[in-house]
Amino acid sequence: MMHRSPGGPGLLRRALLAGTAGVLAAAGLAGAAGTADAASTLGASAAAKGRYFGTAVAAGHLGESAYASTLDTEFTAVTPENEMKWDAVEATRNSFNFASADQIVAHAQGKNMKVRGHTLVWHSQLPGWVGGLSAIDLRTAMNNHITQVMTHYKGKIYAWDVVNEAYQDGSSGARRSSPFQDKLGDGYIEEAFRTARSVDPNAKLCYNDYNTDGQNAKSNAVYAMVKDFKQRGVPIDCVGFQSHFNSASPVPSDYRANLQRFADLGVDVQITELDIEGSGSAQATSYTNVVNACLAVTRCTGITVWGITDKYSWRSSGTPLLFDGNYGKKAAYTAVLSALGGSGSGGGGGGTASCTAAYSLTQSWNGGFNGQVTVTAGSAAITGWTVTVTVTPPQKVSATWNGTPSWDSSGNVMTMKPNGNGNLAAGASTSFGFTVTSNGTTTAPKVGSCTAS
Ligand code: 9MR
Repeated sequence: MMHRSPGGPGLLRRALLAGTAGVLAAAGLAGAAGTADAASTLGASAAAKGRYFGTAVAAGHLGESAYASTLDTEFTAVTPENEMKWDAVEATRNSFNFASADQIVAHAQGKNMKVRGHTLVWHSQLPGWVGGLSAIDLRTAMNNHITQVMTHYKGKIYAWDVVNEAYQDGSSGARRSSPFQDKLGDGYIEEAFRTARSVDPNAKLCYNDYNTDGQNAKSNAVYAMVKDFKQRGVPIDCVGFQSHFNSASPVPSDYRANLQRFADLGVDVQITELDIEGSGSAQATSYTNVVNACLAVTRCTGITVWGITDKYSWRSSGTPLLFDGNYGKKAAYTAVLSALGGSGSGGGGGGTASCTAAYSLTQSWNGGFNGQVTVTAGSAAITGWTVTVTVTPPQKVSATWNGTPSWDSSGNVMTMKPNGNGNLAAGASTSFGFTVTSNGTTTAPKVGSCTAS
């Protein structure tokens, strides 16, 4: 058989089974969607996919009516942005102040939102007294901090970031220097997780970090730690991928694959602090790619953006969030909603269906090459696309992926249509690929124009 199609009865059956599971998951979660309207909000659309859609919240803004109403309408989970950090709750040793964090938790509980606890053990926002302790004392203080904070919120927290950002950036894969690392050594992370499990056995226990979103030295080091924990029975349930992106640190091309390899270790994965600097369709496309990556990984249980409105973002000038400073829905909002399968009117959409197709050579060898075509929707969301690829005889297309091909009688013109990747938000992209057997000719294939529906 010359043309290998990725379809077939096995795939169809798997798709049907997955569809059934999705419906069951949606039914189970419907009650948790707060005041969100069916599928016209981020939270409701995510719930229909069996996932939560959360945001970082600052207690100080809850009194602003547009802030609170956007939170309550769109989101099904919250993470206190700063209020549960060590310096906020235990500025003085063994004197705990939960007032601001309690405000957020009470608000969330009133709306049936999940709460992610952030964070118990972190080198930053750590009061000075912690760094001054001896090793023995520090160990006691760390375990006491975990115990007191988790006891206060027992039963109210869906998942805790037990340890945050314990690894260095760059190629070393080494642990980051901190009072915990420097005085207690590598074992402090394991100890923190064991203590956490003993305090609230029903909370999911996560390790959370940034620059671990793609496969690199840092994420490899975290991966090795999680694998070791799972093998030795150290309690860990989830890994958080912060996902702070900008032009210097874009959404990695292996984002989904990286989430999947962690999930394959037997932990949930969550996107915990998502924000993407930029604007317009470029920003919308990046957001779409992040949502699609999570949806493609069964154990990706939810997405949290790091704030509601650009005006309160920690990177405000980079306008990295889904709502502008006036709580207007950005193109990125529409893209996320559409990627989640929702529908609703918002900014950034409109126009008629259109798309573009761009070819690139991804690999070549003696005797053949792999090509990739990236399909990008225009200013409106599309539900399907068609692209032709013409090869030069005696070349033959010997394999394809991420598309459904058909051929003309000569076998030289391949018409590619989607294979589950036809729904694209405005400005969003997908790609399909193919292998060409050269038969002595290395001419690049000709890609025709893209037709959208
Ligand atoms: O958004 C938080 C900002 O308000 C604080 O000033 C800052 C202090 O470190 O922390 C920000 O949140 C961080 C999160 O807790 C951990 N990952 C990186 C986030 C952005 O800096």
